[in-house]
Parts: sequence; C-alpha cells; structure tokens
Amino acid sequence: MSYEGRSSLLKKRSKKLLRLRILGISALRRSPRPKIRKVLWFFLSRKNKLTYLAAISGVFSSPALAHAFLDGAVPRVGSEIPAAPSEVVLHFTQGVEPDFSKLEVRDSTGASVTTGPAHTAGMKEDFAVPVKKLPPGVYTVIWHVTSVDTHKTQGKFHFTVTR
Ligand SMILES: [Cu+2]
Repeated sequence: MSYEGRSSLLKKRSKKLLRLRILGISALRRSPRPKIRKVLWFFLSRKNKLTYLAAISGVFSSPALAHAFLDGAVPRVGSEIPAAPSEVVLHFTQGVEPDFSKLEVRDSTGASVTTGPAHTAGMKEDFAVPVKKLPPGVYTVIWHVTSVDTHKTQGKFHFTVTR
C-alpha cells in the first residue's frame, strides 16, 4: 500500500475512534443507571476516561449531570402570545439560589421591563420576575442562575406579545 493510502486509512481509523469515543462518553453521561455506567466505564480506555473526566469537570464547558437547565417557561420559549403576562416564570431542572441568580426581561430596544426582583416561586426550581404591562413586541428573557449545587448556567430566549 502506498504511503498516501496508508495515511488516509489511519485518518479514517482515528476519525472512527473519535466518533466511538464521543458516543461512549455521551452514553456514559446520559445513562441514568449506575450499573450501566459502571459497565460503560469499564470499556472506556484510559484516554477516554481522561476525556470523560475533563468533560464533567467543565474543561470543555459542557454541562455536567446535575445542573439547573431550563426545563420550561411561561410564556413559553419562542412563543407568540396574545395576552401580556404579569410575570415571567422559568422552570429549571434543579433548584436555584435566588441571591446568586439573575433574570432579566428586555424589550426590543434593550430596556428592562421588570418591576421587581427575581425570586423563587413556590419551589426552588421556579424562578420568576414581575413585568410591567407589556405592549405588543418581541421580548428577550436573559437568565444567569446558580443552582443549589453551586453550578452556573445561563441562556436567553424570546417571546412575542402579539396584541
Ligand atoms: Cu450542576
């Protein structure tokens, strides 16, 4: 086999290995059962284990297993709603620490439309902020939260008041 042929074969093989590694790591991260996780862990090579540990320690800024991820919102993410809401409520997959979390709602000019501080509502997974009577328009919700396990997550989304 020519040199070129061999090197392209090696490239193909290492691409396949990389793909397998990514698959293995994501399966490990998603697997809810400790037993399955143990088996997957056993089959990961040393290099893969290092990659996995780096991934969960945030080196790749990828999320760990238990973070406060946005799980839903009222108004819903990306929704168009006919009636203006009196507050915006975000629901997270984990409780949030309100003292170390921020929730902003801005109109299309970037001006804040909130009328009070953001607070947890009922349960710690719900983080809410009151807003003034919103005229029709596109609004941006921006959140930076610290979950009860001290991990930080952030994001933003839009909703539209149609009338
Ligand atoms: Cu976390």
